[in-house]
Amino acid sequence: MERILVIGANGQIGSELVEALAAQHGADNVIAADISQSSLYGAKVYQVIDVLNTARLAEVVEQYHVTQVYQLAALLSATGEQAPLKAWTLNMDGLLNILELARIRGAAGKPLKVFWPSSIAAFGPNTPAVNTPQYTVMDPSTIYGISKLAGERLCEYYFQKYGVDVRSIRYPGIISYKSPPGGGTTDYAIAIFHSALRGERYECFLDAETTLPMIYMPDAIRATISLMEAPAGKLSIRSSYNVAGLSFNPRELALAIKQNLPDFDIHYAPDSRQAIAATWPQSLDDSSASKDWGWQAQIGLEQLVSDMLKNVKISDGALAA
Ligand code: AKB
Repeated sequence: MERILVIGANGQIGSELVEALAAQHGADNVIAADISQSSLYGAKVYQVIDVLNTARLAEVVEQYHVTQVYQLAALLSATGEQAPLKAWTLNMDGLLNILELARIRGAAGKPLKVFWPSSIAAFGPNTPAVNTPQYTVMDPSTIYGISKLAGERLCEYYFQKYGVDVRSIRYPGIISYKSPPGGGTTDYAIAIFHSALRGERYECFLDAETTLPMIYMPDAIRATISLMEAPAGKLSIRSSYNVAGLSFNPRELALAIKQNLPDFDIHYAPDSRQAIAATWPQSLDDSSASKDWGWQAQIGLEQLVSDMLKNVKISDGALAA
């Protein structure tokens, strides 16, 4: 029986992952954890954890006999640029603390399987932008991207040197409606739905032709759980897998929304996030993920748009442009 700890459970991915894992393993076997005092999404088991507190981490893992950890606590690309040292400390030490705990527990005969998210932000301006290969130039220019690239190398290192069973995905921008995104460059693709449903004109912080890799949350959750369930012997990559969903730019997304809401209007006012997006891939080659663990995206733009328009709650006012 698996006992699964999700750190960052109140965040965009964590909130949905806890629900999916609870449906699969039973709510009692999924321990949601975050830095705030309570679960924002009604997790049955909840613990307050600051991932930088190693003693607390070890205590909860021991208390619940945890066998898998998803370490999702991080500062994203846009907020990371506002506080680079904080982003570096949280993103790197958070991962290192989990890897060290997995190493120590593994040596004591209590293995801990680890999931850690990397990102398309690990690529940079000299990376081939179209159909970006799994192995290529990686020269990230944000603190977030630098932490993701360094984190990928740490994952590989802990696997090679200590046999830690760590698995990772380079997430594209994730689009979802359950919880607000947390300060990324791809957030426009969520905020746009909130404006559209409020009947407001959307002021987009990226320019119209900025194509980025994106993925709808149900595909992202399926990818994550499939990778964690794949037999270890099938995995040829212990840094992080490219995983593609779909690719589009703001103009194409606005057009797809307009097909459902003909009065929707968009205006472009690129800000500092445009410079970040310009260094990221437009599309990804995810053939290694397909070959190793059968990854195949299922959700395209039309389905994503109609599902978002059905499910986004506009009353919360949680999203700014
Ligand atoms: C961000 O925009 O920072 C994130 C990401 C692509 O990792 N959504």
